[in-house]
Amino acid sequence: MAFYKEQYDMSAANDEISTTVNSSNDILNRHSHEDSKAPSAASGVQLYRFGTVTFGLVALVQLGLITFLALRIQASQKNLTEVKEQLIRAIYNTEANYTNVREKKDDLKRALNDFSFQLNSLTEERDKLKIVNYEMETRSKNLTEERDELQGKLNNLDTEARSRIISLERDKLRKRLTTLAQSGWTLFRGSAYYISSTTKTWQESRIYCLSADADLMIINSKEEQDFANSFQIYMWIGLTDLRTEGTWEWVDGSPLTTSYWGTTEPNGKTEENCGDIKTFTTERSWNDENCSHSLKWICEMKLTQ
Ligand code: MAN
Ligand code: CA
Repeated sequence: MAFYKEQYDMSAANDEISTTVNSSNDILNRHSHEDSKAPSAASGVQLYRFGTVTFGLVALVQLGLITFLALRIQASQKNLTEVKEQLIRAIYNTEANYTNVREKKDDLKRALNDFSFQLNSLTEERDKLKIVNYEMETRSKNLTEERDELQGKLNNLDTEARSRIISLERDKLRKRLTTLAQSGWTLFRGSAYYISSTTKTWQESRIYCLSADADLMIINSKEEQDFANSFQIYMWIGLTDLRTEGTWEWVDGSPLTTSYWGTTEPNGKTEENCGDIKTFTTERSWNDENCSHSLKWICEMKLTQ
């Protein structure tokens, strides 16, 4: 725009010049026309002077115009240079912007590529996980079924085991009742007692009691001691130091707390390791005896816990 304006300004200036020159020529023409009527010598000098002055004026005007035009051209050139520089800067900026945009485009392309790659990987991973998930679900379902089946079997086993235990307990109770129904068994304070009519060693006597779901008698109280003495029979009871010499204990493994040893008993040391009731006329009726000795015995079956 500035450039066109400049051109316009310059053509206007040229018009101005040509107008000025034309008017000067007109004046010259007019004068030469007028002079042709004056006397020849004087008017020749005058004409010469006038011509010189006119020429000088015209020259001055032209010089002014040339200067003016030169200045305008200079200004235009300066303007043009500025415009050129602006254009160069604009081009440079555009190029820089273009480079920038291209770099950004490349960056975006790379990012897009990376993203596509990642998307592919993730898709693959997702598909694999879907398969794994499906397998896991199937396995879980199978395991649940298996567990339920086993639980069912276990429940059945539980029921079977329980019923077997109940049967065993019933059989045991029946056997006990059969035993107790036999002659020779006496009830006393929660237990049933049996006194043999024959004699055996301490071990054999014990085996007899065990086979009747009983054991050799254990004496835990003065009442029981008095009860045992009341039979007035020389007989084995469930007392022994076979496990540890000198440490007397009952056949159920409980230690001896209250004892009713006869005077000077126990005196058999390693020779007499089994206990019996011997001096039953006195409260302190116990004696240690050789276990191989053959004696009657007394069994006790506990009927309460
Ligand atoms: C026998 C055995 C012994 C007991 C004495 C008591 O020898 O019964 O165990 O100590 O008699 O005099
Ligand atoms: Ca003794």
